[in-house]
Amino acid sequence: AGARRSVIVVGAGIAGLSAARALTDRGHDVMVLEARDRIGGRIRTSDQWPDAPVDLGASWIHGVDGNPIADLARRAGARTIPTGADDNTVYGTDGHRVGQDSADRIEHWRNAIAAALAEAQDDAEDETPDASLRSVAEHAVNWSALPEADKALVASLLNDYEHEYSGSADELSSRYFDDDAKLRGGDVLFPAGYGAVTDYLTRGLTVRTGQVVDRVDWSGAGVTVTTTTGSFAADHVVITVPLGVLQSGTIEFTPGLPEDKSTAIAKLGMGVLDKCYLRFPHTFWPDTDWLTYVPALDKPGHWAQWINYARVAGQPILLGFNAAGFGRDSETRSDTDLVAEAMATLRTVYGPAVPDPLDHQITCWSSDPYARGSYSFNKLGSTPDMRDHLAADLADRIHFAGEATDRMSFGTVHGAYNSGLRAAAEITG
Ligand code: 6YU
Repeated sequence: AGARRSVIVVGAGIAGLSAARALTDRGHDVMVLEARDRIGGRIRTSDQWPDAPVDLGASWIHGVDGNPIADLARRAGARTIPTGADDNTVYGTDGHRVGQDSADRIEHWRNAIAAALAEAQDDAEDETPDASLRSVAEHAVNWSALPEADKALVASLLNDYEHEYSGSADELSSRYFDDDAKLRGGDVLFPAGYGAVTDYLTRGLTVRTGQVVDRVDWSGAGVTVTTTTGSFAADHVVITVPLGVLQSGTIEFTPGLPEDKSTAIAKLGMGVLDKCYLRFPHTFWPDTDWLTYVPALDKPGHWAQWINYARVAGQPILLGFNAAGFGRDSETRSDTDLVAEAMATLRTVYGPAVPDPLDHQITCWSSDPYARGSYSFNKLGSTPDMRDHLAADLADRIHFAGEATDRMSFGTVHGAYNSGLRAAAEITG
């Protein structure tokens, strides 16, 4: 500790920027290499609609109490507004608002599934094998005995889980379902975009964009990082590329990664959550935060969750989500096709007179070569220890950060941010 080190940080997402910020502020010689032509990674504010800067990646600060991102947002002067998951209007498959009776049954099943998941977590102590969210949930609600209409309501509950955790109900581990630590204080959104936070963090850092890293050589004394345009040597490297990029094997490590790290990379899950913003000539939906549609049983996940973005942007915009299997599938289809399908759902609910959207923005996080998914989840067959294996440094020279390395707050901006600070501390001692 104390000596000035040279450090290469791979990736200018929030994890890379937080590591680079901490190391630069402590006087180390830091260079960030970023594949894309922009900073921010999975935080990305679009400038397509100048009067409505919408977020294509992360939206919320999840829990403002004690959240370092809330502190950064304040320092960056970024405006935030509170949102709640409870302010939700739910529509049945027929397009009508669900009645109190259905709402009560949904609540009953939600509680039954939550209790079954809590029980599955306790099983970690014994020898019972882990099971998927779907099998535990279906058992908890006595699925096979349910009438079709009730099955659709339960499927839409599972769909909520898929949206939150981005993995499919068949792949989400029930035992390690909720190992993430939830912060209190409520969630907030950024009306002018999350990008203010990454812009603020980047001030004064050395970032080289357009540098796709394809090789990390740690066979000598230091580390040599090779990109498509050149080679860079340093005492340390901090790798912050997403889990999906590590899984794709596009970065070669010489010597290769140890077995526990390779296993962690292979077994942890990288999920999908895509967004679809539709901009209309005027609003035609009620003024609640969320609008939920219960899809037909044979169309699970289809256009089920919408945010009333007019509340955030002050413009007539809806934000729909596609997660897990449906998200991955939608990335193979054309925008025209997806918008038409979304509109069919919206017209089922709000009537045939609903106008076509003026414009749309649709994300493809899973096919993006520098993301290869939205965020990580605890997949059946993985254990939380694997996140520690993913995070562990190699020979005090190669350090790993990024949301997937944070055992408690994976899948979040603050988890990624904290992982960058952890990697910086490994270097400064
Ligand atoms: C959060 C949220 N959120 C939505 C969506 C996504 C994510 N998250 P990065 O990838 O940022 O950086 C790595 C860099 O490396 C990157 O710049 C690359 O370009 C670069 N790179 C890659 N390969 C390279 C190479 N070879 N060479 C060089 N560079 C290379 N988190 O806190 N709040 O709202 C959301 C959301 C669509 C995609 C999110 C959210 C996750 C975060 O975005 C993510 O963890 C961090 O940004 C990762 O940072 P990083 O630095 O680790 O990686 C009714 C009702 C019910 C309620 N339902 C709720 C449903 C909604 C649930 N959740 C929504 C979550 C959202 C919207």
